[in-house]
Amino acid sequence: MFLAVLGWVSCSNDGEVSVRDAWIRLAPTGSNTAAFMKIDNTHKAPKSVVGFEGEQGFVFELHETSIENGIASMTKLEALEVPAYGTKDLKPRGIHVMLKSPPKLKEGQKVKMWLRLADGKQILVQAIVRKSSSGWK
Ligand SMILES: [Cu+2]
Repeated sequence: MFLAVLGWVSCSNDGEVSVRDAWIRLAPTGSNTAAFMKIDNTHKAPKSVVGFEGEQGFVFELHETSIENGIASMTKLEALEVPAYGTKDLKPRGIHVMLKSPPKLKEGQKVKMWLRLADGKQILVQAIVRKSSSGWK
């Protein structure tokens, strides 16, 4: 009973899906960039992420980078499945959340993103803006 109440007041996860290590690659103003994170699912069934929403000026899209013959290209994903009792790792050169012409970003800034699940639940994610230590595509 007590645990159920704690789960209900929590806002950074829905008791089953949670996000950690969220960050956004610092990029010059006006250019697209991407967000990366680890999404954990402690539920016995897979969970489907259908998108992200943000504050004014922020547009997010789920993308997957694939490399063919040394050329990187991106495909838009309609949904992203997080396996049962598993983790989906969004990382450079893989699946990422694209930021389409975001407002000016600065190092250390926290950007609010709301992860939306197929069942309608939303999870608040705070992504920190930082320089990428390696190239990402
Ligand atoms: Cu992309």
